[in-house]
Amino acid sequence: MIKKYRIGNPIETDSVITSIDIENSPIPYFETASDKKELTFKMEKKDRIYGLGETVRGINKRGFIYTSNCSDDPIHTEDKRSLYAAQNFFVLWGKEKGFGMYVDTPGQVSFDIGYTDKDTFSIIFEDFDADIYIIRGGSIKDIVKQFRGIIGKSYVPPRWAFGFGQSRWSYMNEQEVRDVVENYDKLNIPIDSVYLDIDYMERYKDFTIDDERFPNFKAFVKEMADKGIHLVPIIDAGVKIEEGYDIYEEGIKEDYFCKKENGENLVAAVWPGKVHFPDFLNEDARYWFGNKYKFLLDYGIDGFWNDMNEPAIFYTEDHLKEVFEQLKDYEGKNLDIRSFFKMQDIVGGLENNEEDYRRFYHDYKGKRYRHDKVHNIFGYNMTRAAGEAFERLSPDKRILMFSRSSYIGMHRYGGVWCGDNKSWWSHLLLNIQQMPALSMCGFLYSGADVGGFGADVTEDLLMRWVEFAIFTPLFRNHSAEGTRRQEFYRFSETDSFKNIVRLRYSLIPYLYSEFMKAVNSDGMLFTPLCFEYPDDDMAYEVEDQLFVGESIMVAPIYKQNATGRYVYLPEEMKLCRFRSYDDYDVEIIGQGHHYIEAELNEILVFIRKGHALPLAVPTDRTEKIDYSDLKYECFECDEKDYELFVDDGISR
Ligand code: MIG
Repeated sequence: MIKKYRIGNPIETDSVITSIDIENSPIPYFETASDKKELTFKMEKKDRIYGLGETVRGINKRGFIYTSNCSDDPIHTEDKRSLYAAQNFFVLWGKEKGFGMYVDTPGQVSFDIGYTDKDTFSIIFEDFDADIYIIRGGSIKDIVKQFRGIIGKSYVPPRWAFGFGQSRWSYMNEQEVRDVVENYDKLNIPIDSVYLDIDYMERYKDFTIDDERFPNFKAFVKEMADKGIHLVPIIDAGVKIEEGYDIYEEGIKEDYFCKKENGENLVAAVWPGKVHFPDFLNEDARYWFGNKYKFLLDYGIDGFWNDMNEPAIFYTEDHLKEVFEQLKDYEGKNLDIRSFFKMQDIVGGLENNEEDYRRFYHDYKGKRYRHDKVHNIFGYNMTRAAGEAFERLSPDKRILMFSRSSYIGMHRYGGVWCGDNKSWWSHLLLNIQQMPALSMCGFLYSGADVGGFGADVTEDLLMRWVEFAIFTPLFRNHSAEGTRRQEFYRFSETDSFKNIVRLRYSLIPYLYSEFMKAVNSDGMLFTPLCFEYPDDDMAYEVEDQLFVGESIMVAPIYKQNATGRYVYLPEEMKLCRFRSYDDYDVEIIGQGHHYIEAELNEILVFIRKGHALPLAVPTDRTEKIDYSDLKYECFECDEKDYELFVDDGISR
């Protein structure tokens, strides 16, 4: 049962697509003090809070404050309140009460879940305007399902997007890309896609190709396609200001860029130097920008990733002027500790400055809004522009799309990747813990940069990471320019990497099937233990094991030098300790706590009672998977008990 309440005069986000009447009664559970823009709730000892999508910290969000304020912040340490996403849905589940809540507001909102006061949950609004949905149900899963029922079905990528993708910010030309594919093929490590980061563009201009690095792009796309490889280019939110550049000129002519208060186009800077931001909130601008993807579709491209759409801003022209002005005061001075830090702040504050988000406006649904009021739906609408365009431009064929910034509603148009993580063991755990919250909010096609984006990876971290990532729909090894290169073929145990990635391809029929079932039934792909075993107190304590689909539980190893780990089983299960598709041992493990060994190349998969896991013969490309030759690992059932979802993997 879902009820809708309204606070103030909220700005419509188009995230909920079912129309629900607004209640006249006050919002249940929460109290409001008349002088505060807050809703508060007294938590009981056993109240747990799940959801909020892509945020820092564990699966139970209690014990910290999270702010929905889409941010380009590459340091995802546990003190960070905001990452790239704003996904304001959570479920509070306790002994007495249990309900779901969706706070629909495109502006800033904080979820103080026992941060200011250990037992108080406060939702703190910058503007006290929001649509609030309260969802009651018999279980956490039931609440999630009802919520998903009002926000529309999740985005479905082509099936090849379940294959492995290799990425790196700094593949500088076609030869480098060719080499990547050759190296993978030589070692029989499967691969379906190579990502093109900003260097494929001509001076970082969207919808251009650098013709020195990629002299015959059409032929190159075809050469790769003939090998079964999809190239997936990046698209950035900022449009370079440059006379003669068609996107720039059209945007100016049609007035599609975001404006300052005085009516001039905002000048910000990102990769290409000075840019304008298309006003993705404006329907016409969205239509126009969406059509631009055709430039690449016409080359045979069938997948994209949308970056920098929080939007990230290196500086705005106006702010930069102010900073140069302010710096004059420091020139020739003997800087002491205070004045030095102050000066550093002035310069350091250039990037992603909150003030800059108050310098420009949107034309949204016939009204003008200052950016900060609608900040959290900017990236969503960029991806919506693409998603809506793909329906027109590619009506028969699915196109891969995922975005860095997101808001609920965007899950209908694309998936997400979790941005610029690091090659840290703690970020492997973060990846594990983010997945269920993303599932709850409808972002089923998602994953993190495998191996870590920033910092230098080590072989053992990369291997452990891959051992988890073979279960995430988006399975992409990506890293930053300047860091250690981390393609699997650069390490010593390439046989283990090969076996693990090939196991992924064996799992694709299952993963795709479970993914599609989650889409069609508004279900989750990654589920915490307590969602499945709500009466088992211990299940609530487990934050590093997940159910993936209906049949299996994974217990990834995310600690350096570990050769095993403690695992909690809510009931008896069948352990498969995989080294490869045909090399694994099997053991029945009883309910309770166990220390389970797993060498560096071993993966722990537990099959639930009465469930089966289909496995395909490994191949090097997703499209070569032979669905007629599946074997089943079953625990107290047989293969007929598993309902395999099969389709052509490409039509809409
Ligand atoms: O500020 O395009 O998150 O995946 O490699 C860096 C370069 C801009 C950020 C993305 C990352 C990508 C990088 N981009």
